[in-house]
Amino acid sequence: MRTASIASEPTRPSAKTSTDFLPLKGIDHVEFYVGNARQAAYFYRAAFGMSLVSYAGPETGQRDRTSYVVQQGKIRFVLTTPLRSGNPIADHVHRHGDAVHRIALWVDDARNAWQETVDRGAISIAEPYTLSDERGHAVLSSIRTYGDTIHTFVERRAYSGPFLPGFRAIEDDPIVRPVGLLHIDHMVGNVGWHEMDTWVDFYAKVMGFSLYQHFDDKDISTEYSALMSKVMANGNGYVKFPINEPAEGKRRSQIEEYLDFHAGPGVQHIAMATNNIVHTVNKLQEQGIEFLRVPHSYYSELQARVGKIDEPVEELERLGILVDRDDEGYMLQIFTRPVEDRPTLFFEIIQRKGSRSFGKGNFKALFEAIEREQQARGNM
Ligand code: TYF
Ligand code: FE
Repeated sequence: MRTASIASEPTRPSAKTSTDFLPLKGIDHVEFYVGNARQAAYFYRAAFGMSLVSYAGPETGQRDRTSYVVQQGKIRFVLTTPLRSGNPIADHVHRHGDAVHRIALWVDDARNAWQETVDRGAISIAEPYTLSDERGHAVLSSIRTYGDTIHTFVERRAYSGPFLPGFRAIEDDPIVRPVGLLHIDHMVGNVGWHEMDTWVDFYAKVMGFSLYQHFDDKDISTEYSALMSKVMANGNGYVKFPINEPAEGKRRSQIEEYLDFHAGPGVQHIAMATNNIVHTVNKLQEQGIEFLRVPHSYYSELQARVGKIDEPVEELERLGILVDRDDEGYMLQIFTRPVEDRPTLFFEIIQRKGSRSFGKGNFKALFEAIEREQQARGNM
C-alpha cells in the first residue's frame, strides 16, 4: 500500500480570505427526502440522540409537505416528506428511497455565492430568494451537484429564529438523549464510472475547493471490490467532500451496489465528529444503532500498527472502533450498517486526535467488512 497523498494544507482563513470567492462558514444543514418524515425524525431522535427543534407543515402554512428539523451540536438534519404524489419530492423518494437531497452551506452572502458559482459554470436550481417571518429574514439560493443532490447557500445574518422563516420552534423534546455528536466532519458522494474527476473539477473550478487527499485503487482495492476516492476541501477546511467512483475489481464494487440501489450518484456517508468516541458508540449501540464489525485479528495487530493510544484496545474491540495514525496524530472511526433498507446511506462516527486521515490504514479491514454484508445481500 502506498501513502495517502496530502495535496495541500487546509488554508488558514486569514491567508485566503482575499482570494476565496466562496467563503463557507460550514455545513448549515442536510435535508433528506423521506417516505415518512414523522417516523424518520423519531429514528434520528431515539437512535442518534438528536432533538426535535423545529417543524413546518400544513399547520404552519406549508401545504404540500412536512419538515422536521432535528439537531445535535452543530449537526442539523431536516426530514421532509411530500403529502401527495406527483411532485418532485415524491418523485425523489420514489426513485432513491429515503435519501439526502440537499447539502446546505452556511454563507454570509447567498446572492454572491450563487453569482460566483453560476459565473463559473454551476447549474442554477434556485436564484436567490428571501424568506421572512416575525424573526427576520434569510436569503437562500441553490445550485446542482452530483445526481439529484443540490447545494443550497443559506444566509441567516438577519434571522434569529430556530431554523428558517416559516418553521415553528419546538421548545422541549421529551425523547432527547444526546450521545455527544458535535459537527459534520465530512460528507461523501458516490458518482458513476469515471466521473470522479468531473466532480473533483466541479468542486475546484465552480466552488474554489482544492484537493486535500487522494486514494487510488492500489491503496484501497481488496480482493473483490474497488474504488477510487479524492477528498476536496474548501478554503478554510471546514467543509470536506470526498468523492468516490467505482473501480474494476474481481467482483462488483461496493460503489456499484450503491449506484444500483440509489439509482445513480448520491450521498454515501455522513461522518459525524465526537470528542469521546467510546462514550458515543456505547450510547448509540444501547439505542439500537448497528455497526460494521472487523475480525479479532484487526485488534491483535492494532498496537503494532498504530503504537500507543489513550483508549484500551479491549474497549475498542468490544465496540468495533477502528484506529488509524499518520505523522500528525491518530484518529478513531466506526461505520454504521446502512440506515435504510436499501444498501445506500450509512454514517461514520469519527474522533480526531491530531490526525487528518480518512482512515486509509483501515480501508482493507473496512472494505472486507462491507463486502461480507454485500455478499450476504447477494449483491456481488
Ligand atoms: O470518507 C472516507 O474516505 C473514509 C473511508 O465506501 C471510506 O470514511 C471510503 C469509502 C467507503 C467507505 C469508507
Ligand atoms: Fe468517511
